[in-house]
Amino acid sequence: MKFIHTAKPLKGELSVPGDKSISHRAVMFGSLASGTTEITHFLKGADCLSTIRCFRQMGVEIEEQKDRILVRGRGLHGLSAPSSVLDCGNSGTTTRLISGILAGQSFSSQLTGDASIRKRPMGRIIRPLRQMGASIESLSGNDCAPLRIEGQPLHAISYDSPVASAQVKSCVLLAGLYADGPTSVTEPALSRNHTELMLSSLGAELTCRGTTATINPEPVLTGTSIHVPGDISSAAFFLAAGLMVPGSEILLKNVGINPTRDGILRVIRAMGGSLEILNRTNSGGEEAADLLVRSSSLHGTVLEGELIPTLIDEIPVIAVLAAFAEGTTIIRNAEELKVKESNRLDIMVDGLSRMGADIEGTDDGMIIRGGKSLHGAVIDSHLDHRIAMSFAVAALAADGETEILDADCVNISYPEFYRDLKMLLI
Ligand code: SPQ
Repeated sequence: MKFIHTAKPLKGELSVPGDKSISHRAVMFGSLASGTTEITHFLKGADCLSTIRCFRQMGVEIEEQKDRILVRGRGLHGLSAPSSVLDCGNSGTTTRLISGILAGQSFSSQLTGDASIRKRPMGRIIRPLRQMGASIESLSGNDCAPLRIEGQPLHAISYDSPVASAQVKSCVLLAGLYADGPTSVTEPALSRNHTELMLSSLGAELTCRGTTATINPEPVLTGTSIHVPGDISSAAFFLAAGLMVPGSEILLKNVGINPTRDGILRVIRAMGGSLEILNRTNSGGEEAADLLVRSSSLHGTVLEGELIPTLIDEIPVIAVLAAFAEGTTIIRNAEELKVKESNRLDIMVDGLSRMGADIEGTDDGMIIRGGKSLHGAVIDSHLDHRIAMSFAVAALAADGETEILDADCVNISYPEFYRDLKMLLI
């Protein structure tokens, strides 16, 4: 548990940890490449460590040094059968992406994870993988993990995904590496494209047109150096804190601003927040920049449609910003939040109501009538890292003390979160 109080202004500079989505993919794709992949600014959070453990279990040598990770790739067909069940921990990304890879191997495997993972929907990957001829089964018969996968030769498909999900898209594209022709995935709106960018930079033949990505099978992937930018989903908590706590000014260094992930920046501007984007760079197709925020008076906005996949993990902290803004914020088309590490819609509505906000849940989002003064409360994180950090930020601008239960779950994506927060408060 953690106690957080009303904050003095937050001031200073911060480098947030490496991007979680990119860190996972660097280990996975580096394992399938030939030669060594060197990863710098890798996120050593629990989720990415689960990915490392799974690939080690399949014979990949992965060296963790102080400032870098070295993945000695084994090539597309070089993985070996794991001697025991692969444990994906709390990580949806590990579970869904690895399933696409395992479907095309010449061995059988089983995957599982923690209580949250064993409730998250896997039917969304089971269905397209079966269309490709994969043998994949939910062992509890509820379309959730544990999963058993008997690897075999796969057929190419053109898949129309019903959800804008980078995990579904990536799973199918990875299975497509082992298919008998080009495999396509079309999404209703574009989700994060780190898989497409990184596989291309390792040598895969991949084309992207609109919301369709197509991959050719059996590429020769070659190991490379990958510098992981700071995670915009982690930066989001400090962007919000800097905007909300009067007198604050925070410079966040080298944050990934890939246009498929930068929705929060657009929302901050739409809410009237002071945000400067400085020193833009590009590495392996991934854009990054320094972000400077100053405390601002914010007003309500509308989040919906194609914007939603570009900020899906930031919606909890955007709800916090909306509670402190003047006027009404409406969030629509965000039903995916119900099937994350927790039901993030219900939990944000419940927690912000406890703190005194005027907030109402809807079928696919929420309506927040901002501008009420919030007070401290006891908040159950439900072991969801983004919930714990969102309420830690809300607590900074609320009156009195907030107690966050199971606050250590931030280890999933941001082990040093409370240390970094403390540093900016001094
Ligand atoms: O990996 P996991 O547990 O699914 O993590 C989350 C998060 O908040 O950290 C979601 F709960 O991020 C997902 C994100 O929501 C990471 C991700 C990826 O790396 O491909 C894609 C998004 O999920 P989805 O279902 O929209 O593809």
